[in-house]
Amino acid sequence: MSKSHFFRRFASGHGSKSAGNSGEHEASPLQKLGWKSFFQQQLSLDELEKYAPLRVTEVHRSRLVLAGEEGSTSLSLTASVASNMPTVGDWLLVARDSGHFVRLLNRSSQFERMAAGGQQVQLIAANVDSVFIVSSLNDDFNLSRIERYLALARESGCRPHLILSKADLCEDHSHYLQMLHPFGEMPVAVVNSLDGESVMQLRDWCLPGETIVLLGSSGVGKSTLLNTLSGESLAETGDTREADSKGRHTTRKRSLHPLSWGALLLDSPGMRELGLVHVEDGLVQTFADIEALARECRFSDCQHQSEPGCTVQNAIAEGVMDQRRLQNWQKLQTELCRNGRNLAQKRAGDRALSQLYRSVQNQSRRRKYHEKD
Ligand SMILES: Nc1nc2c(ncn2[C@@H]2O[C@H](COP(=O)(O)OP(=O)(O)OP(=O)(O)O)[C@@H](O)[C@H]2O)c(=O)[nH]1
Ligand SMILES: [Mg+2]
Ligand SMILES: [Zn+2]
Repeated sequence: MSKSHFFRRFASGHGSKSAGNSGEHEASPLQKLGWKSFFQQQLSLDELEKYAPLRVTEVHRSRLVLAGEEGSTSLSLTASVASNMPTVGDWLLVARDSGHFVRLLNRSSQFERMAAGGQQVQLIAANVDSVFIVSSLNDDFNLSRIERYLALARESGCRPHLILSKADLCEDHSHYLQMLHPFGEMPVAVVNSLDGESVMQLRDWCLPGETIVLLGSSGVGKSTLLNTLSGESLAETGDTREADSKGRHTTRKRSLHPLSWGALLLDSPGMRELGLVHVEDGLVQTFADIEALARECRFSDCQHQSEPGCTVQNAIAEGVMDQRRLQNWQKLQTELCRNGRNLAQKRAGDRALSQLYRSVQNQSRRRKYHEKD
């Protein structure tokens, strides 16, 4: 993003239609980037004068793209910057005079997943307020995947919203909407992401200063939604395969886009695999109905299979609970345990390796000392 483009985008916010906030003060450029008192409180007055807060909008192999009051800039990913593991959405401080990195600010929320290979945690985004889980009304629609995204969103304390896209290509929306009853009060919108009028219904969920992450499989229309909501061609979009409606992984990198009225949309590549890690609370919240039933089972260690007095199985038999939902709950629990265990083993292995390394170094130092004698 060039500096002039950044300013043009902000300038276009002045006098543009607001998302129902008329009468409120115009947000400052920093507030339009998501700056809140939570971050401001982490700086002394002296630091506020000396350092500029900048938000990470893209992470590349050797540099970060940042946005701040003065526009857009980039920062080399030196060892000291990289050791903080900055991710898209992070706020960091840079000295106003030298441009040197000072520190990364504490995050209000963070999203992470188990990286492919199951040995490492990968940060997806930081300082997110709200999540748009995008699913198209076709073969991509998958309740178990929505539950997986929900666990992630709920763990980080973000507000989840479900966006059902490609409504223009679907003859019967109600068939899909009926399947959403386990999600209770979650806000749901049915949209044609190519149509500006249709996506206007999402403006009320894109509050000024709030950061929204778009999650969903490849081809569901995350980048299309970003383009239509912003009214600009900010992201490349791609075809989907006719046979199975799957996308072609058009978006390759996560990127944060400030919209003219002050909300920020974080576009992300459709992930093949969203391995869950550290989302125990999010899972409990996502499956609160089963958790409540399970507490009433006759045996406290009930596996909810064929045990007598199993209230979960009774609910399935009565048609008020879905067998699929039970299976997904159990699958995600197993996945969380396995990933947690793998990480703990890897950490223990790393610790043992560094202990071994230190003891070899000490022995060699002692040997050299005695040789001098
Ligand atoms: N008819 C219709 N087409 C849509 C809609 N939303 C997206 N598309 C089309 O679906 C295709 C994929 O859209 P993208 O926005 O690239 O999908 P994406 O989710 O960003 O995909 P990745 O970047 O690969 O993760 C494009 O051809 C879009 O024009 C919609 O609501 N209706
Ligand atoms: Mg995309
Ligand atoms: Zn049971």
